[in-house]
Amino acid sequence: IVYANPEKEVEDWLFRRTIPFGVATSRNIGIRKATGKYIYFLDSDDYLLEDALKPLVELAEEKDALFVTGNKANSWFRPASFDWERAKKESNLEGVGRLEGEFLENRFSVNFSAQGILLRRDFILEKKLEFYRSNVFFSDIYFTVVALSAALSEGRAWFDGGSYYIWRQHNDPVHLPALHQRERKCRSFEYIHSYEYADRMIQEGQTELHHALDRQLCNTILDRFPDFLRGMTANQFAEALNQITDKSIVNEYSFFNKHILKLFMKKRYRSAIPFVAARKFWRKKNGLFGSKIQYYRFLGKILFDDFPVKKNWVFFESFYGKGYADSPKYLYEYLLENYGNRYRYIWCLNQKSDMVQGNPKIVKRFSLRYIYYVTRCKYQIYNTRQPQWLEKRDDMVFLETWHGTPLKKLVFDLDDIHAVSQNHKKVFYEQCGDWDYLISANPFSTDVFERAFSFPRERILESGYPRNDILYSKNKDDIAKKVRNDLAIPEDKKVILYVPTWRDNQYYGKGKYKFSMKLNLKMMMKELGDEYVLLLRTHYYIADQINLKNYRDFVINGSDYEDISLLYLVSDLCITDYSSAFFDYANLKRPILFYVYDYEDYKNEIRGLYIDMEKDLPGPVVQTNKELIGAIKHLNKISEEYQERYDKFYKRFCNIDDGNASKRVIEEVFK
Ligand code: C2G
Repeated sequence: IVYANPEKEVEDWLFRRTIPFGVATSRNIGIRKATGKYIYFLDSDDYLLEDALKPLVELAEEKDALFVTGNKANSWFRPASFDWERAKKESNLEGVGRLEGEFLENRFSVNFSAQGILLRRDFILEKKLEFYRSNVFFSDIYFTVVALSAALSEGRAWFDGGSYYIWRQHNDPVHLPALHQRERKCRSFEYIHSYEYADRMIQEGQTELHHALDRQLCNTILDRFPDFLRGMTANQFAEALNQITDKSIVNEYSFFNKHILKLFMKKRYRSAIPFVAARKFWRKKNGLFGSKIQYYRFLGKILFDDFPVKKNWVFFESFYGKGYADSPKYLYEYLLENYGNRYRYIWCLNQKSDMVQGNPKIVKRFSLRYIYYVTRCKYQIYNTRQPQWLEKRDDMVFLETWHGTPLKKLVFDLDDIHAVSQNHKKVFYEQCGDWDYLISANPFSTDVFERAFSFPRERILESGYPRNDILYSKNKDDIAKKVRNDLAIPEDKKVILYVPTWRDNQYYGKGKYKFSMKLNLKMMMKELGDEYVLLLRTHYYIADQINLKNYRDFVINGSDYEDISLLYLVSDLCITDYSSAFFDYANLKRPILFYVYDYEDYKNEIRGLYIDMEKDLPGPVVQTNKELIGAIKHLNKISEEYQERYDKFYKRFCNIDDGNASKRVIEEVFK
C-alpha cells in the first residue's frame, strides 16, 4: 500500500476519530529536553533492575557505539515479584556482542520497541530522528528500525544480554489499560503503515534487519489477523503481506501457519479458514471450538437458547457445586419453607448429599443438564462467580451471595496477581456486571465490594449473611449435638476448629491448591489431647489429602463436611490464619486465635490484607506452635484480655446478622 502522504493520511484518520496520541509525543518531548550524552527510553509503568543501565553506558563508551540494547523481561508490578529464573530462560540475547548475524536476525527485540535502547543523543539529533505522533500504537517501530539501520551502517550497534528492561504486565485493563490493551480499530492500519515506512528506510544490504522486520510482521499477522481483516480491506491486507522482502521466510513457520500466510498472500481467505480452524484446535486441544469456555457457550446457544427463560425456576450453586452449603443453602431453605411450590428448585451438586432438604432437581456442574438449566432459570443464586461462558439472558436475575467478609485483598485492590490469569480483573469486572444483587454482611464489606469489584453500591444488599442465620437459631444446641454425633466427636472432649485458608502461590493447577500442615500435631496432642480434639477443616480449593493416621484419637477431619456453619456450632474455639471464616464465627462470641506462621510473606508478598491484624482482630495473633498451645491453655485469660476488642469487632462486623438475613434477601429479590 502506498500512501502519497502517509503521515497526513493517518493523522486525518485519527482526527476524525479524536483518538488521543500515544507515546510518541512524550518520547519526542523527552528527546528535546534531554541534555546528556545518551538517551534511554523507559516507560513510566516499567522499571529497571539495578545495573541495567551501567553496562549499556560502559559498552557504548568502550565501543563508541550509537545504539546499545539489552534484554527485556515481563514481570508483575513489584520488583520483589520479579522472577529471575524465568527471565533468564526467556532471554534472547546472551553475553556481549555486536548486533549482527544471528543476534540481529533472530534474537533482537521482538517488537522493535524503543524501550530499553540506549542511543547517542547527538546521533538522534544529527539524523533528525523522531517518533510519528500520528501513530498511536506503533510509532516505535520505524523510529527503532531507522535508528538501528543508521547505526548498523557504521558498525556501531551493540548489545549486552546482562542488562534487563522490565516490562510490567498490566493486570487491570479496566482502569489502567496498557497501550496494547486498548481497543482501537485503526491498530492494523497503523501497524502496516509503520512497517512499510520502516522497511523502506532500511539501508542497502541490511538483509538481516529486513528479515527480522519481516518475521515480526508475519508473527503479528498470525497473532492478530482477525483485527487486521476488520481494520482494512482484504486487498490492502494482502498487499501489505506481499511487501515482505524475502517471501521464503514463511517456510520457517509450522505447517498450519505457513499455509495460512501463503494463502493470505494470495488473497485466498476462504481457503485459509480450515487451516485457521485446525490451528486453533491444535493449539488448545481441549475443545472443538477452541477453549472450553467457547465450547460450553456454543452448546448453550445452539441447544437451548430457543427455549424461553422460566420465570419460576431458581438455580443454586455453592462453591462450584462442591456441597449443599453456605448462603445459597439458607436462601433455598427459606424459599422452600415460605414459598414452597411456587418455584421449581435446581441445585448444582457434584456429589450426592444427604443434607439436601425438599426435592430439588440435582445437576452436576457443567453437565448437559447444568447447561440446560442455567440457560433457562430466571433466578440464579451463586456464592462464587457464575460460569464465565454463561451469557445472561433478558429477564434473568443473578443474585451473588459472595462467600465472606474480605480480609484478603480482592480484584482491583490487588497489585500483582500470582495465581490467576492476567485477565482476572477484566473477566471479574465483566462477570460482576451481570449481578443484579450482591450480598454484603456489614458496611465494611459494602465499601470494599464497591471499590474492589467496581460494583454499584445501589445493587449491594447489606443484609447480613444468610449462612449465619443458623448461628442465631433457637435450636442451635440440638443441631450441634447431631453434628457431634455425625462426626463421632467424643462427648467429654472440647473441640478446637482449625480453619486455614489457601495460599495464592502454592498450587498444582487451576483451583487445585497445596496444603502444608503447619500445626505441630504431635505436640498439640501431647499437650491438649486430654481435654480437646482438633477438628481440621481445609479450604475447598485444597487438593491434598492429609494423612492423619497417627493422630486418630486427636484429629477429626471435617474437610469433607459440607457446611462449615455446622462445624462452628460444634466447636469451642476457632483457629484460623487469613480465612474470612472468623468474621462469621465471631457471631458466636467464642474465642478465636490467629495462627499466622507466614504473616510477613502473606501480608506483603502473597495477598495483602484490608485489616491491621495486630490491632483490629478479636483474638491474639501467634506465629509458633508453642505460643498457640500456650494461648489455648490460657483461654480464659485471653478471652478476658480481648473482651473489649471482641466487642468492638462484633459491633463492626456482626451487627447486622440476627438470624433473619435470608428473609431480608428473599423479600427483596423475589418481591
Ligand atoms: N471455608 C471453609 N473452610 C476453610 C476455609 C474457608 O469452609 N478451611 C469457607 C468459609 O465459609 C469461608 C469461605 O469458605 O468464609 C471463604 O474462604 P476464605 O478462606 O475466606 O477464602 P476465599 O475463598 O479466598 O474467600 O471475601 C472473601 C474472600 O473472597 C475470601
